[in-house]
Amino acid sequence: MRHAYFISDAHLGAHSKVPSQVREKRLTQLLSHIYETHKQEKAYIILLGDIWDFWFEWRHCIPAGFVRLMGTLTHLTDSGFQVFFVPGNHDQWTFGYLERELGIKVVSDPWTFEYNSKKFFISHGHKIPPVPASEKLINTLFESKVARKLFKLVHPDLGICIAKKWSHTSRMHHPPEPPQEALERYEKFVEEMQSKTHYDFYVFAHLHYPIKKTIKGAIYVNTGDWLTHFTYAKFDGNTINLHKWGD
Ligand SMILES: [Mn+2]
Repeated sequence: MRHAYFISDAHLGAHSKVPSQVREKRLTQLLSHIYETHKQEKAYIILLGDIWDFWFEWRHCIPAGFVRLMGTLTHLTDSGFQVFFVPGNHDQWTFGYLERELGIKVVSDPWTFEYNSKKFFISHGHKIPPVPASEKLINTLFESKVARKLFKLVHPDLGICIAKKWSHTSRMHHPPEPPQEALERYEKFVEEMQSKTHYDFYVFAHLHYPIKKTIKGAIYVNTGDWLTHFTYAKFDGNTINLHKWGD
């Protein structure tokens, strides 16, 4: 039985109190720790979205930087670890590069599976219903095939510049504490799901706020972030717990 680690919202490339490269180094420390701890039996690593503040794959070009993270992830997959990526609202534009070059398996959101007789419901979170109208519009635009094709025609320097402006603006609108509306929406979603069916674990991200709660017989975990909290969730075969890196 392999352990599973859930990590999200590093927003690498974004300006923050802790500089991006420092956050990236901390994240690679955690990944190296996972490698050392599990090099015999291996482990699953689930990247739960918004690892990059902006990620977009042009045909012959990807955003510059992040070499430590990408090297470490490749080392893990080359060594037999399985790394999964649930795209976030900031880094959903992967069109094969992460799979081809890094050996990462990209999965769709929500992602459900059964492992060790436990049922998992995994989602980055930005699509947890009912999505507010303004966010729904932007989600539709970001997922549009036409918009993606058009964006591929934009020179990467200009494209990344536009994306950074959007990302910065969207962050300005988000207070350090997640909005009550979203906190409640996620919990209500778990409650409603549990009254229809049963999952043992719900693992979400996106709120940048670590949460662990028992709701109607399920454990709901939010992975927090790698901007200020430096938290991750770990499934040890039996249950899921939140951990803070560096403690
Ligand atoms: Mn997000």
